[in-house]
Amino acid sequence: MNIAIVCYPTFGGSGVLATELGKVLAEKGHNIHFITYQQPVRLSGFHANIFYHEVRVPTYPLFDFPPYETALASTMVDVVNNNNIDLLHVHYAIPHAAAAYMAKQILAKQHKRIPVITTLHGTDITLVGRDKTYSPVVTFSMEESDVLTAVSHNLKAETYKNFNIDKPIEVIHNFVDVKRFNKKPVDAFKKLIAPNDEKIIVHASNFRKVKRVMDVVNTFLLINKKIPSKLLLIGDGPERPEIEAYTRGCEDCAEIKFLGKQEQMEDILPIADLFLLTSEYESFGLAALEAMAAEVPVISTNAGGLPEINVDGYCGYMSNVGDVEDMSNNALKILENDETHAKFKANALTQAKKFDIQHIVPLYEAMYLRVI
Ligand code: GMT
Repeated sequence: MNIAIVCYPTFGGSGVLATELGKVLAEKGHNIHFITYQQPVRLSGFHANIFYHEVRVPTYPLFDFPPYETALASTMVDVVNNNNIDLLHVHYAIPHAAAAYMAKQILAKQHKRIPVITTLHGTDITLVGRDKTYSPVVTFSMEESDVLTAVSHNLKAETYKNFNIDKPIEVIHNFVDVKRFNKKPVDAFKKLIAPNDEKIIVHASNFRKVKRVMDVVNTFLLINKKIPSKLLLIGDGPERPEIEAYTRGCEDCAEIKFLGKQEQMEDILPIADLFLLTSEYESFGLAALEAMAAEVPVISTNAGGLPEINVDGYCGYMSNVGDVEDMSNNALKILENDETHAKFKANALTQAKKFDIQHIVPLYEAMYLRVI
């Protein structure tokens, strides 16, 4: 098939998932055309049947807000017309689903039928999309998509709760390439981070309010009181400056390191002993699944779709949002006993395998064939 994928090119989970999906589909022999405003971060290296089409938004003195959606719809039309595209798969509803609707209408006038699949990822529904500034357009473009998918049952329920739509929503869980993340930890790297065998705790996110990164810091400080440990904070975003300033001014925070944005998560995660995800909401929690694939137990909240991937008392624990005491106690239950830790690590891998790329990608392929 010739598939056009529209996504955000940044470190957010929706862009990561869309890029990984495109890469594996290309490996399976499909031609994949990414349409976005920058090369997606996870799209490095040369792939014979992957093509990248940059959306250019010309500026003009009149434009206080350059019309990205118009440029995106026009690029979609161009890519479809010149590459024999069979379908458009857009990730994250805003503004991709609306631009796809526009492209579809333009192509219909040219007697071309192009099916549109919209995958909902989370904040496009739970935070941004339901705002009344966007909601009518999001509702309409969801209804007009040929197929609507959500990355978790929770997100499907949230969509019906927040939008007045009748359209069926198919749940296709996010996936991980277990092979890629399940690497042996590099001892020299581990020694560099934890020279005295301290436990390594990792958090990775886009440092937005919804992630409650301060809870990560506070959970870690409680853990570190009991067992020597290091905290690696990976990623960047609006909350980082405040949190970094706090840790600089706090005596107990010497073991906290900010690594910034990292592309090669598969090289870092294997040295971790525990992953912390303290979000107020996660439609799925792809970062936690990648950690599990690297055999890292997950201490998370029980918000949103997290209970669909984390299993309490098996490969991690879940607590109520904000309950840092409970999260640190749970972390200690795993870390204080080597046998328990080993068991949780093995279980994390077993759990991640349920979401392996091999099981999930065929669901998308089957859906593509159906819609074509
Ligand atoms: O987590 C974010 O804020 C980024 C966001 C995105 O759209 O890029 O992530 C959402 O999509 C991911 C991939 O489907 C999910 O794993 C995340 O849970 C979801 N984030 C939220 O729901 C807050």
